[in-house]
Amino acid sequence: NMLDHVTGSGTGVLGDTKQFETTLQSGKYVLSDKTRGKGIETYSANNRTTLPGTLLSDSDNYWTDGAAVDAHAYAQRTYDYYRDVHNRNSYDGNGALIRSTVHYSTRYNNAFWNGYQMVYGDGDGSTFLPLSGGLDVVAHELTHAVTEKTAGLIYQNESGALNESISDIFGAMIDDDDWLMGEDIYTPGTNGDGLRSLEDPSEYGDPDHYSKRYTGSQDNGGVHINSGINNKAAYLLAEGGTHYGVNVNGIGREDTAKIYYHALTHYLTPYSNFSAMRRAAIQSATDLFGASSKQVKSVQAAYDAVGVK
Ligand code: ASN
Ligand code: ZN
Ligand code: CA
Repeated sequence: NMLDHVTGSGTGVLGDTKQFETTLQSGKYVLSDKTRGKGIETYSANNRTTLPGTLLSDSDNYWTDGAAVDAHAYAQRTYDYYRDVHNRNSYDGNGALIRSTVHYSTRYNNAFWNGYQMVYGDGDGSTFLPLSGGLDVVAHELTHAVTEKTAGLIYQNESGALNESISDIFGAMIDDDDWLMGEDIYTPGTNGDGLRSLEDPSEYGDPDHYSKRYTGSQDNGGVHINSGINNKAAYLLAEGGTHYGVNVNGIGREDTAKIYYHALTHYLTPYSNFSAMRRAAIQSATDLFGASSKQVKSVQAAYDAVGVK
């Protein structure tokens, strides 16, 4: 029932104070939000690898485990984004329980969606801080669940790169003050860097044009590499610019997000490649804004600019 819902507060990975929903259950507070869909729950693996681990609890509802606070608060923010902007109730569209586990393994420098839940390492403290401290990271991981339940893009080669790119695009839409991924939790000793850039993928060695795509077998056929091609197209669509001599008029983040969400949920399929992504985005812009809209023209120009026909 809703009567045991309580607003908790605490400090995140970066020391910032925030509020989030918790539940009072048998005399203690638990990191369980029963106000969104079928719930949002946050667990600790206590530096082991058994999942989901133990549901986090606290005696006074002031939470000092930064990794847990951020995993919980940022899952709530991502849920709210999909609900408020795309009218989607959780990752399956039917209120699915969103479960996260923090403190996975020891000094673990990654985060992932395992098909059932999100999982976050603490990082080693120099390469990474606890990974849930990045809103874009949390949004990226939860978007893998949305993709799995919708287009089902297979996680290798071009469909896998599109799967990764969709996660980066919505990561950047939800954590919307830059076009970098992971900047808040990556290399705490270095300012201004991140894991990937949608604005300029080449800054991190990733391709910004189809002619530069990786065709080897590492990284499931370059899923975190070739994502740069579609990331650059999405960036150009939102912000505009001239790339390899092709000019794109930016249409803004909002319309860009609408187009990619519509493409993901109506047109992309498990084996979609980059060319199918272009067609899906053009058809989505047509559905949403009309065949002769500026949005359709910009989608065409953005994919021309990255060499995808
Ligand atoms: N953090 C990575 C990702 O979400 C984990 C993975 O390789 N799947 O893409
Ligand atoms: Zn990913
Ligand atoms: Ca970011």
